[in-house]
Amino acid sequence: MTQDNLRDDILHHLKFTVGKDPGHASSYDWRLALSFALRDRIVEPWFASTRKTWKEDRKRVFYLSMEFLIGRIVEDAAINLGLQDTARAALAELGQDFDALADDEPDAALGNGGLGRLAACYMESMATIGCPGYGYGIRYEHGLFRQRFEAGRQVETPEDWLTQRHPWEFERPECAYTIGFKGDVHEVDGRAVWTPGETVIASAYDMPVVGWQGRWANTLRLWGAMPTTLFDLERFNRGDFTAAAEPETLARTISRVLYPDDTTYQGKELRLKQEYFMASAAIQDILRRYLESHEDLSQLDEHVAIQLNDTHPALAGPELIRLMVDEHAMEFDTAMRIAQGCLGYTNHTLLPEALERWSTWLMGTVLPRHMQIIEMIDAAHATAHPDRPASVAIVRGNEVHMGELSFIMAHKVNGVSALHSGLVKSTLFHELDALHPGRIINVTNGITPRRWLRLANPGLADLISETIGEGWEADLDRLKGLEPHADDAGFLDRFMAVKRANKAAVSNWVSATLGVTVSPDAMFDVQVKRIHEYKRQLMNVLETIAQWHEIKKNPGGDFVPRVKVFGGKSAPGYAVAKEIIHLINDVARVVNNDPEIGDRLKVVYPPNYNVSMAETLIPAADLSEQISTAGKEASGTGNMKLSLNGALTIGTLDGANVEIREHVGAENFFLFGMTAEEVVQRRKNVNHARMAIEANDALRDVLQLLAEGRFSPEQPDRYHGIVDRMWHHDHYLVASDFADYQRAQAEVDAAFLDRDRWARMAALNTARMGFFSSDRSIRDYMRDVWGAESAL
Ligand code: F58
Repeated sequence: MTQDNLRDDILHHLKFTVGKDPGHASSYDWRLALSFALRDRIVEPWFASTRKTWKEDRKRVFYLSMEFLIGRIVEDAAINLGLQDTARAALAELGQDFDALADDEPDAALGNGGLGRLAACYMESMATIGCPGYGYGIRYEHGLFRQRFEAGRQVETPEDWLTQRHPWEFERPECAYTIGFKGDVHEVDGRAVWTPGETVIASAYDMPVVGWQGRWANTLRLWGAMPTTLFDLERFNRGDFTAAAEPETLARTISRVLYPDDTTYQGKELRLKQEYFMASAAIQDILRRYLESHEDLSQLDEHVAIQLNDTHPALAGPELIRLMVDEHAMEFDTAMRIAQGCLGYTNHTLLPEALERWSTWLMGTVLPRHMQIIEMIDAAHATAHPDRPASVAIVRGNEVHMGELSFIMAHKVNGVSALHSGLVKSTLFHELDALHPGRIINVTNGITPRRWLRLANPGLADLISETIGEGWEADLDRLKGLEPHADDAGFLDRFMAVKRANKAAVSNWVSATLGVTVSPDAMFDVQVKRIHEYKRQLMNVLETIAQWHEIKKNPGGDFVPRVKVFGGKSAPGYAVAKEIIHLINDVARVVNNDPEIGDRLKVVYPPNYNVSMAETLIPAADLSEQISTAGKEASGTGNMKLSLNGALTIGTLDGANVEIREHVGAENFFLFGMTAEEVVQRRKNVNHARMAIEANDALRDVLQLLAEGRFSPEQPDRYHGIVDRMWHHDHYLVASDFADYQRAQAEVDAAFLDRDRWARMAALNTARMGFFSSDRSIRDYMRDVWGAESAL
């Protein structure tokens, strides 16, 4: 596709799709025109992919997820189409700057964190590999909230990406399904008939997802909720306009906003409705599609694989059974066997507070027929396993346990890293594993190298291509070819020059947006992720205070200059996480304004961390903080992005850190902390925190400074809660791991001083991260879970 064609198409769309004259077009208009021109070029491969899948009657994969954390789309699409340079040149001819337009795009933030971003990486990898697939999710009008800091405190404001036109979607009003809630179930001629008391319409919006080099494209189908009756005409005629609009308001609430809670589960009715809304629309769509080319549903499992991204879409199981039994007159046992053949379930957490449970009362009220079916599934499982322990029942203690439901309904259950899958087997689903040996497997998470290296770090991507040739983006194991160059001083210089340039760009941005000056020669020490106690941002900030205190005690001393970079949001109702955010901001204020400290220590915490900010910060990182309490972080994926971009990890043996360390080499990884087993043992000692604090002068001093209000002079008792919890309720063992963390940080300093050694270690990280491409993860799923093959 030539530059002239693209330029003409951009102009055409500006005029006829956007309706603007080039002389009066804003950058928003130009971006829309560019998006439409790029989208045009996806449509052909998209149609061709769909046709091929149909013609060859391929097995299709349906990835069900309540979250798709996509980020920006324009540049990603341009890169995968191989049109980035062409677009840049075409726009330049039109007096427009590609990067500025791309930068102006709002993130599609339809997810909270790792789970949602994983779904987005997997969609891109399925398209790259040519795995015939569809993503199903919700078209939230408001994605994850925007974060601001007011006097250091997190303040949330609604996100409103859809107030702008969304040029990547195709609205499909003809593709709509009725979704029922509530009502009651009667028996008619021995068959159950559910008469819902409320209904809404799920209406489809399709986004094409194009893979690397535009060879294949799949569909991400997001559902928007619509009312079945637009408004109540009778009330309208009576002049009661607000009440007349009620049905519409009620229905639209379902796809209005993403739940911003990233770990604690709350049994809210609206959330249950959202989950069923998505699951039902997806299953109805899957069956409609299948029956277009097959006689009946008896062989569904040979042609359809349905993956549950955690338990949030788990009602897809009972819904599938309901439709097969109630609408297609299938025997329950047959329906169960077919559903199991289709379904796979991925677990993303062991944290008990995150495991979904619904009260049987709520489930029975909102979904009366599904409650019956869930009881049938449970009873059938009990009959098939007469000696099953009571603890594996789906319905127990007046609650429906979605983990057990998902496990029992799936033919494969997987964890997301080797360590996590082992723990899923030995703890969470220990008894179910004994009843169903071989069902639990591991699929270690991955990240797409197109977005997380080619797009985010073009300097490094170009250096890699010059060094080992083109094409590594779709065959990331080829990065191994960089290994011999880790002993080549010339290569390492260029590698570090790229890092230096990325850091300089971040310094400029930090200075412009936060008014803090940071030296690009300092070590950029980065912890970016959702704020949670188990991720232990608190340990990092306490260590920061200890470092500040060290410099204060020894102002003439030599210290390796560091910039501590934090990024991340707290769930709005998570008070402890919000205190940690406040503390980081308070520490930043004190440290950054302390003339005695200078460039030796800075703390920056840019607000509203999101996918786009990750793309900026990650390529500039020297050090990656992956410091969760062992056994708590299921995998992590930021850890992979950072290491791939040449940051060294300081980390615990948790989640995928274990495998990252195995791949990059123990000598290129700063390990510290207790293992998952040691954590369990240590907690048995009720005095673990006090003992650790009393044995560590630096930590005691830090807690003393906090208690005195050294970082909150306007409110000296502000951090008494944190100090008290450190001494008495240190559930995540910050105190017990602190000394070893400090020891590892000192090793990091020493390594950073040896520039050549550091450069070599960083380059070897990049060279050895090929395994963590999400293409590998998707191939694992295709082989071990889905039984699907590439159509390319
Ligand atoms: C994350 N989970 C894990 N949940 O914490 C992380 O270790 C893993 O790498 C990632 O999944 C991908 O496997 C996560 O992000 C959520 O955000 C949920 C959103 C909805 C409510 C419950 C948590």
